[in-house]
Amino acid sequence: MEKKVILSGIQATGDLHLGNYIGAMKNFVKMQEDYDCYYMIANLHALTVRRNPNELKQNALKVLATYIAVGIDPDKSTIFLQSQVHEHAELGWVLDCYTYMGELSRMTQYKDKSSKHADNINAGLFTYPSLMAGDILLYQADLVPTGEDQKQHVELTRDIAERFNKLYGETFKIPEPYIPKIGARIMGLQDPTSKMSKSSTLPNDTILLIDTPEEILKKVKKAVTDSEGIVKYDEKNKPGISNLMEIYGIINNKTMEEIEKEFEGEGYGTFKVAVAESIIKELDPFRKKYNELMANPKNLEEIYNKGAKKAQEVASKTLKDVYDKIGIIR
Ligand code: AQP
Repeated sequence: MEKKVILSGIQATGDLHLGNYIGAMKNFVKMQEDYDCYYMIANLHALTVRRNPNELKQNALKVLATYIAVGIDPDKSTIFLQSQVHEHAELGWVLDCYTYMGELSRMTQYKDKSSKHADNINAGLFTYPSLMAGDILLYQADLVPTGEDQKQHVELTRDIAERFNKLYGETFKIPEPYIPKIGARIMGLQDPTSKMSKSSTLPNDTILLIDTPEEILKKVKKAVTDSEGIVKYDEKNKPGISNLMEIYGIINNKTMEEIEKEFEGEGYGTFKVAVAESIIKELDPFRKKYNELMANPKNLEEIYNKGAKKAQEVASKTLKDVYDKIGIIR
């Protein structure tokens, strides 16, 4: 039986954080055993915000090294740079023409990012979801593992694919979002009402995967909680503690009830140290492997070139079918 296909990606916009790991990459690793996986480094998507060119290049390598260091095996999964497979930009443009302004203007990410970057509300920020639809549909993906924040974009991808199939006949597989039940939205440690994010400006808000054990302990100890002093899951009234419980639960495979029992009668101090130690232990093998990979850019180059070749074999077939159907001469 043919394996189901997975496509997902992470933007090349900086050092990755615990939210990216728990919400997305932990599933990427698990799924590579049973699925045909395509994991993209979304460097074209990163252009919606002004970037330093050298940093953008370096960030693409960082995401690649992170993928491998968290456990994605380039011999099992196809890891590639979005920019090396030109079919993404081409299908993205085609799908722009099958996506409505009204749909795009309802996207939460567009609203958030345009308020954060009010001086640069460019058209790419607005049409980002059509390019993302192209990314997914090129590979005829069955599932798209992401955090909660990307669910809306996957739903729009489904709408665009259904619209296209209706007009031209069966062309695209309709993908499903695959979102973890716990950990789909890890919140900032300083502002537990906003998602943990690469671009947070609050100090100690985001745990980076490359943080040292000392930095992790310091950030978790400083995490905003509440004055009740009881380790209890209550997302609405205790967002800080609930967020730390989710992190602890995912890493240690424990339910919220089990965690409440484990820390009954203990203060937040003890709990926070346990959370920090779990994160440190989980990320310990990552740091060493990541540093080794980053020290050998030639090896990374070989991996992404090989991945792009494999990805393009699949992507070019889909684009050919699309062009034939809509009347574009190749
Ligand atoms: N806080 C989060 N909790 C759970 N999952 C998360 N993801 C991102 N933040 C969290 C998931 O990680 C994957 C890659 O995200 P991305 O880099 O493509 O985009 P992003 O959501 O724009 O990441 P950031 O950190 O928020 O970057 P900035 O600050 O640049 O906007 C996705 O699957 C996402 O769901």
